[in-house]
Amino acid sequence: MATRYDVLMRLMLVGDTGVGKTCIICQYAENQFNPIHVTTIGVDFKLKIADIRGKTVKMQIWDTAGQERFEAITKQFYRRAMGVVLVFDICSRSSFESLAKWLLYVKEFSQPETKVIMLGNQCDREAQRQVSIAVAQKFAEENNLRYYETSAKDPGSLDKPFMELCEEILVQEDKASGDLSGHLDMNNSSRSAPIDLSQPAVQRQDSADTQMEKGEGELPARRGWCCGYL
Ligand SMILES: Nc1nc2c(ncn2[C@@H]2O[C@H](COP(=O)(O)OP(=O)(O)O)[C@@H](O)[C@H]2O)c(=O)[nH]1
Ligand SMILES: [Mg+2]
Repeated sequence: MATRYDVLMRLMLVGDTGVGKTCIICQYAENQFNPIHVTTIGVDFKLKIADIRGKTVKMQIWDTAGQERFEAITKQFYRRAMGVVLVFDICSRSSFESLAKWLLYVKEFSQPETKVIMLGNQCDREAQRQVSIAVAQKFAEENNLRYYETSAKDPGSLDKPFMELCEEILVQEDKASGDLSGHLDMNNSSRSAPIDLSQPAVQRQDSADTQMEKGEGELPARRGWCCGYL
């Protein structure tokens, strides 16, 4: 039976390859951990439903490839994301150093109101840690980001960051709801601009579009909500 929802949120995970983006999404959305690293091709997504601030929120969580050869594809998704999750591996100094680059992409390609958080993943591997909490937190503070340490093996570590990110987006949308000139008018927003799907490596985004357009599976309980899929 179709699951009704009030709000659809497009969230996007970015970060170097191998930091655990795919595992985080699989664990959060499907309670599964895959110990084998399979390179993500282009962009994939999973869905997760949660009750937040009295609303049924459907998260469409985009999983991006961290490799440079896919950057032209992933860059197309930033402007439609309402929240971006920057991920590094606490056991990889270089993945932490790459965050500056990923943040630059967010600033360059996403909407100014897009909310961003930062995850230090693989915190179950404390013995191999290369980035201290203090160093990570300093970077987060300097860039006005909330910082969380997570393990894709531990579902309990993933709820808080996703819930707080969605809450932040909802609070912003609630504030904007009195201002019709805000990005509530998603039909006129560049977030609703079509993505160039001519790139063959984009996986399943078009099937997501088709699924949503057909209304298969899950339907918005209240049409016209600003976060709805377009
Ligand atoms: N121990 C541990 N391994 C992880 C964690 N997250 C991911 N991995 C492993 O790291 C590798 C890369 O994970 P993956 O999600 O494919 O990385 P992605 O390239 O960022 O999507 C895989 O072998 C995972 O099993 C974690 O939190 N803890
Ligand atoms: Mg991946």
